[in-house]
Amino acid sequence: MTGATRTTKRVFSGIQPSGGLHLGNYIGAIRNWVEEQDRYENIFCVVDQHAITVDYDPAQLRSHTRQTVGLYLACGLDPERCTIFVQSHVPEHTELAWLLNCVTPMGWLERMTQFKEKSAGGGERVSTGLFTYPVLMAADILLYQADGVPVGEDQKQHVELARDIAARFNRLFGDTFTVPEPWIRPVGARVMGFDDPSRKMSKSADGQYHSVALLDEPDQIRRTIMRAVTDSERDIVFNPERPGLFNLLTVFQALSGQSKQEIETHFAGQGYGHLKRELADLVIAALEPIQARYRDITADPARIDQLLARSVARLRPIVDDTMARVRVAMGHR
Ligand code: ATP
Ligand code: LTN
Repeated sequence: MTGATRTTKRVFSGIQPSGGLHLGNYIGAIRNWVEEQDRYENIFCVVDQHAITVDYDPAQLRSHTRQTVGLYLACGLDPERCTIFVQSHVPEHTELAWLLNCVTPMGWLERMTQFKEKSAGGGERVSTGLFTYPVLMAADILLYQADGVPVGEDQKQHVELARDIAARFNRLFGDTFTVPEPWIRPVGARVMGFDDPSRKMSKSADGQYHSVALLDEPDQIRRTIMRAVTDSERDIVFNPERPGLFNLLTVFQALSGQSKQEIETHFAGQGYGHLKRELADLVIAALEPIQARYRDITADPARIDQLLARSVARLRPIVDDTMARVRVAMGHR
């Protein structure tokens, strides 16, 4: 069944287990999935095959994959309302990626800004997988005939590419895929590094004070936020031209739910130290229940294994239906 004939929209999104999840992943992605889980049919993936496109350690990948599943649950995704699974447990993702590789012009991939950034200066360490990464991502989305893909700003170009690939496939081989849309929230779609507000907060960036990880201890969270790079001005206002301050205020806005106006009034006449202390308290309070649930969930490792096995079984009919149609459309059956 494609999107045109469904009454409830289907959502698909994913996160790479390339390190510990951080506040950007939470505010830009997971929190929005949790808030809207009642409205849609939800499929959330831990994309472990995307995480091997750059240098990595297999033992760490294994442990980050489980940690990411645990954090999805701890952040509030409910396995009754969401299907949570690991990409490599469904081999059709890579099968479909190959087929889509053959309908994707190379020029489309050469334009991807994430590839340009991640490959710069990498020489022979730049794998072919890093180049075709967006095609695997398109396969993830199109395999499930997703209507909406809730992501942070940095993934907009990749979701648009998935749209273009779906449309091209449908034109060449007949109507097969739902053409998906990126869903990006106006606030918090691009959280910046606390140590350098010109860089997106990222799992793979170095620097002790770059990000706040969801599992960081309160002391570490406070240290990172207190050291956050700002500027030498004084007044506390939302001004994108003061990126360090703007980032702190954006995180405050996302976690407090207050309006820009309320926040500016609240901090009127106060200094950066005061803002940072209140922000640290807010972040610690937001993460505390997540960390407590995470400890609880991971106390029983079998629970995650059972959930993952059940998810694969639940997804099977959708996967089989899409792949049967693709194989016929492309002439393999
Ligand atoms: P890596 O550093 O390994 O590339 P990442 O930290 O950029 O990882 P992803 O796994 O690529 O994280 O992203 C998962 C989700 O989180 C995506 O929807 C992405 O748009 C969102 N996201 C990632 N970083 C941020 C950020 N700094 N601000 C807002 N959203 C973000
Ligand atoms: N490329 C994404 C992760 C990702 C994804 C997806 C997101 C892989 N497949 C499908 C949404 C839908 C990233 O955040 N780096």
